Amino acid sequence: MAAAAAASRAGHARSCRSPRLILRIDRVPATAYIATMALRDILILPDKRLRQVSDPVKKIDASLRKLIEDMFETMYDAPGIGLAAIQIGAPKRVITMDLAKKEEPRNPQVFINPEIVWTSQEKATYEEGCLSIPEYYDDVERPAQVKLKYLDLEGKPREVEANGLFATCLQHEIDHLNGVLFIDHLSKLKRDRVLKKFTKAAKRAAV
Ligand code: K1U
Ligand code: ZN
Repeated sequence: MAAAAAASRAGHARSCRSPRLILRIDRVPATAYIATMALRDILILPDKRLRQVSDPVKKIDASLRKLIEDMFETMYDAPGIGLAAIQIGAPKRVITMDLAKKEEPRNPQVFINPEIVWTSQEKATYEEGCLSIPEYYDDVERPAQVKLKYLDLEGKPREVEANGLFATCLQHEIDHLNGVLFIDHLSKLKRDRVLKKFTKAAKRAAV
């Protein structure tokens, strides 16, 4: 099934709601964030930073929480269903995600230092998109189910089993943490075509 189109059909596309709703993800008063939250620029192909391998998070502190707030704000604004920190230029192993449909309440999820510990033999194909490769969508085959270890916002180790769009989105975002883009899963012909188009656009924008 085509994920981006299907996600959109299933109502994942959200209208802009107050960003305040997404801010209460830990015990720091919401007002502390409202003063400082920021919409950040999303890196676009062929920005070389997208090829960087991100560093593990060592400490969950105020600056990491601020980064995560900025990621949510940027992800909801785009709009997207996932975001890796490197997409806003921060090479840290952090992912934000919200797969709630538009009629559902928001469901912000954060994965710190995520590690896939098991993948199914069964494969699933979804039509993926990427906020760093705007308006390009293509089918990608990946394991249909994955098991993931990660840290939550309190630094507590957690495990989750994912399938469907959740599994696809987790794998897409973890690829970002390793400098891998979904176009790397396509044929060389398709990948080169996309790269050429975005390289040309970047050159045009630079003059
Ligand atoms: O990592 C990213 O660039 C975010 C990307 C996540 C993703 C989408 C589809 C399959 C795998 C991973 C996006 O969010 S692209 C935008 C998108 O898919 C979407 C946006 C609004 C509503 C529904 C879907
Ligand atoms: Zn992406």
